[in-house]
Amino acid sequence: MIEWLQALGLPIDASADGFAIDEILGLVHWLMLILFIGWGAFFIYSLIRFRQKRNPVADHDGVKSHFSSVLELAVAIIEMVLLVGFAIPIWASRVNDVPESSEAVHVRMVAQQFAWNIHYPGPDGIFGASSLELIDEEVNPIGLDRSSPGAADDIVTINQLHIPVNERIRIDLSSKDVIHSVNLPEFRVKQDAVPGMVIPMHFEASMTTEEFLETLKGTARDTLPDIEKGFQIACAQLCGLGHYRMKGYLTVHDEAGFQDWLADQAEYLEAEGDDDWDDDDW
Ligand SMILES: [Cu+2]
Repeated sequence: MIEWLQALGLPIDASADGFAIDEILGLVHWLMLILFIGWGAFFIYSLIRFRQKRNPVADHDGVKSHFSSVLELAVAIIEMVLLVGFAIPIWASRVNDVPESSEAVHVRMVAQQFAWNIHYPGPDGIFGASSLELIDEEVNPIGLDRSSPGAADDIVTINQLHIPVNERIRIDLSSKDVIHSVNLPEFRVKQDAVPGMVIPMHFEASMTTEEFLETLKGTARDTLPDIEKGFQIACAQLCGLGHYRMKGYLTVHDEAGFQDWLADQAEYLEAEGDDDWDDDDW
């Protein structure tokens, strides 16, 4: 059922739970096809049955059969079953069941016009505090307070999200200015970043960036701009003039690769201090 959706242009599913979303997409498409054929046939029947030649004078009594009401009721019931039986349970299990910090790789993502700031708690697993007063667009876009508990080893990147494969990932999403929306199409994840709110989202990658690029070889998607950089993070909410360039990259490593990347970042932090943000090594 899912292959034909991909043939219609749905991106590869590189996540552990994306198949549930794809199943819903498939069901909705089949239902819409049935509705299209059903109502289309009814429309053509009506054009013939009520043509002017056969009905020169308007009939003020109208239709007496209740067939169309029954049909509409049936469609409404099918839609309710889809919503209550499928969409809401998937929402409840997939979206609301947010993993704790201890069960997931926990990252904070702060959207702004026009970039994604990504904040890792570092080896101690504690996010340092951040404050509005400390925000400096050049060197400290999230206003991280390096003197607060747990902050010294925190890693902050711009437009670069790195995660391990086959592990739950939890992202706490917020925004500094307007409403943005983080879109990870290959993971079937999309979430608005709303100023004043911290919204948790979670997923699990089932494919590394390397495997993803391997799968794309020879397909039409392989020719997309910047595709060699791997999974892209797109802003899915028109957020201002620079919306089009609010693009980030998501790199999925194997476990060892992820640990190496963390070690590199820690080393970089040690060597450069936090005056030089790691936004130029990509
Ligand atoms: Cu945006």
